[in-house]
Parts: sequence; C-alpha cells; structure tokens
Amino acid sequence: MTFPENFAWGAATAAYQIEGAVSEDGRGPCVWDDFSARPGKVFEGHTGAVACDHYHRAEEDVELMRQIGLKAYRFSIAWPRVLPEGTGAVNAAGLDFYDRLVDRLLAAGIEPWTTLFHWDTPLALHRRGGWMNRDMVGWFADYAAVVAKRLGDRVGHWMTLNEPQCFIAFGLGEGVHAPGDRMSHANVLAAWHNALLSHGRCVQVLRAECPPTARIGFAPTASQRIPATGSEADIQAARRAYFEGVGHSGLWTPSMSMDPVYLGRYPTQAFEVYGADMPHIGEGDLELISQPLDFLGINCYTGTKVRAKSDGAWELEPHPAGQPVAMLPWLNMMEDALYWAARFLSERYPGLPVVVTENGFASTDWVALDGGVHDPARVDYTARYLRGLRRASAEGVPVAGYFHWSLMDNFEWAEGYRARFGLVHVDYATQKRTLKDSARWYAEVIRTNGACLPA
Ligand code: IFM
Repeated sequence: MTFPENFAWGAATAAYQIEGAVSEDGRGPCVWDDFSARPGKVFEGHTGAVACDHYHRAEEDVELMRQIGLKAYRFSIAWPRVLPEGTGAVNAAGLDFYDRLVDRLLAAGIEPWTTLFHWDTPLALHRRGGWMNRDMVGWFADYAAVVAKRLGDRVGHWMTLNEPQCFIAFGLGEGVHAPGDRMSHANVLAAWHNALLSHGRCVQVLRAECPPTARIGFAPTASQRIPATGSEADIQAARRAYFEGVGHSGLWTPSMSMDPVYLGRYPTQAFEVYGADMPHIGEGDLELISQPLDFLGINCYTGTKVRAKSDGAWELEPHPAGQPVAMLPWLNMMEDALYWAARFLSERYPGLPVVVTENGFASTDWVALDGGVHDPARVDYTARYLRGLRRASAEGVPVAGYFHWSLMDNFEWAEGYRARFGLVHVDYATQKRTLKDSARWYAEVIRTNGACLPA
C-alpha cells in the first residue's frame, strides 16, 4: 500500500529555530531575541542567536535535503529579516537570502513551501501592541505583499500562520513563550481574533500577488482526540471532544481556529464557555477570516483517548502507566493520531486535501562511537504515525503531504537546544551535520512512497 501519486514528502523548519545571524545583514530584532535574553525564560539561557547557522549554511542544508530525497521543504520567512521594523523599509539583503534559498531548492528538485509567520514578531511591532493591535492585520498584509512579489513566481505553496495557539496562548496568556505576557483571557481572545483576521487578509494578498496556481493554507495545531476503542460510541465521543471541547483545552480545540477559517463562524461552544470574554466580531470579520483555502494543514504530534460515558457525555482517558513518551513530557506517542486527525478534520472541513504540516519526535540523540546517530524511537514513532495516515488515505481521506518536524535539530523555543527533533543531528559547537538513522529510513519511505512501511 502506498501514498497517492505526487504526495508531498517533506520536512519542516522555522526561521528563528535554525537561521541564527540575528544581527547580520540588517535583520531587526524579534520578540524571541528579547525573550530569550531574559534570565530564566529559556532552558539554560539558550537563544537563537546562532542556532544551526543556517543563514550561512543554506547550501549545505539543501544538499542534505537532496540526499534524503525530500520532495518538498517547508521553511518560514523571518519577518524582521525582511522588514527590520516590521513595516516600512525593506531589507534587501534579507529578502535576497530567501530568494537564493528558493532557487537552490528548485535547482535540487525540491518544492518550496513557505510559511510567512512562525512566531518571530518584529520587536518594533510588539512595542506598538503586536497581536493586541488590530493594525497588525495591515502590517502583516504589507509584509506578505513584499515577500509574495519577490518569491511568488517560484513558490507554489504558502502558509500564512504557524500554530496561532502557541504565539497567542503561550506567548500572551501563559507567558511561557515570547513575548512572555500573562494577559486576561479576554485579551488573549482579542489577539486571537486579530491573528485570524491577519490570516484572512494575508490570503487575499497572496491571491492578488501570486499566480492563480498558488496553493494557500495555514498550519494550526490542535489537541488530537482518539477514540479509546473502535466502538461507534467512542468514535462519536472522540469526534465531539475534538470539536466541542472548547474550554477543556482552550484554543487548542481545532474548531477555535478552523471553524472561523473554514466555516466562517466561531463554534457555538466558544460563546457558551467564554461568554463576555469572546472578542468583538466586527461586520465583515468572519468573511475576511474565511477566505477559501487550497489545503487543510494540521500540525499533529500527540493526542488523548476519549471514551463515551453511559450518560451520553464523553471523558478524556488518562494515559496509562508506561505510556511511550518522548523526552518532552507532552509528546506522548499516540500512533493513531494522524489517522484520526485526518479523518475527523476532513469530515468537518470537506473538499480540501489534508497536509500534515508538522509531525515529529523529540529525543536526546548523540553521535555514537561508530560515527552514526541511532534514533530507533524516532523511526518507530514516525512509522506508526505514517501507517495511520496511509490508512486514512486508503479509506478515502484525501491526504496530500507530510512534513516531518524537523529537518534538523534546532532551537526548541523555551526548551532551548536540549530537545532534538531533527532527521539531521547538529553539533552546535562545530555546526557539523550528521544524517541520523531516521533520515536514511525516511529516504527509503520517500523512495517507495510509503510501501516500505509495515502493514
Ligand atoms: O518546534 C516546534 C515548532 O516550532 C512548532 N510546532 C511544534 C514543534 C515542536 O515543539
């Protein structure tokens, strides 16, 4: 059994996590430069100042992608590298960097999939209110236009925002990500609404600036819900928990991001649960947010099982003792997560190809005495998840792509460099790259279009 023809086998990264060179060639500061410089915010004071030095090593990194046989590479553009102040003057050197990257990818036969925003809000805009300021909608649109005018002739796939759940809920509500604010729920929801409006306006700009063949989506994440058993009652319980569980997992409920975007409305449960904290929804807001998209992106890592209760309600099932887990405690190995995510999402938002815009596993890999990097847990985790995705495809869910997070080990936000997600190991002292066993295994998965995965 294989994946569909022309399946986009890829890997993903984000600018702040790999580029480094934060003060070079005119790049302006972003909220993560500021946050990571504050004591106690990031594990052992790590920052993205150097990261994987990808800014200087892009050529070598594209060569690694070619060796793995990637068909597609998802990367993000650093807004403050293109517009150091967030608005106004364009930094030509910053834009040139991405221009060269796109050309290198195309020369290597790898399709560029570009994300416009993966959390590196320009500090200058944060000081003007950032995502709390509705002007962000226009600022983001202007930035998107600059990038699209330059790259739109060669980039075929675009994503507006990556995981608004993290830069809004973690960044503005819980304070554990940049900019580190702890605002009221009402403020967080107002910023959420501004982020969704920015997404919608950005789609309009991309449609205007790019050829009609451009494929546009976004990359939210969600708490996946997995039926505890194959019974119809548990499947229905998981489906309800997934979309109606607003409040139980806040903005992580997929309907909070995807209903406005794909259906042009917030879920009714949001009004019931959040009441007066719901953002002001202006005339035309939901029309703007729900611009038609071309693919249904989802970042999917883990999940929780759900069981139907005898009274017709549903309950989340605690993970059993001994549950397989990655080195980050939130990352439980839930092998059916991709199957159920693809199935539930395409039921609720039909008609769009499903693209797994991120999925991956965190470990503490090192270079072994034999010179290799042996990461059997990543291979096993990924095989199980991909098997689920292949099953969804076999049952008729239109799956169109999979992007492994990540191409290489990188700056894992508040966790610093201790969690390694890469297919490629990075020695941060020397910047030496080593293909892990998982990279060689993934190369075979790509080569066989998934046929080599266990049944
Ligand atoms: O590293 C992050 C990425 O930036 C967004 N999605 C989840 C990944 C792993 O935590």
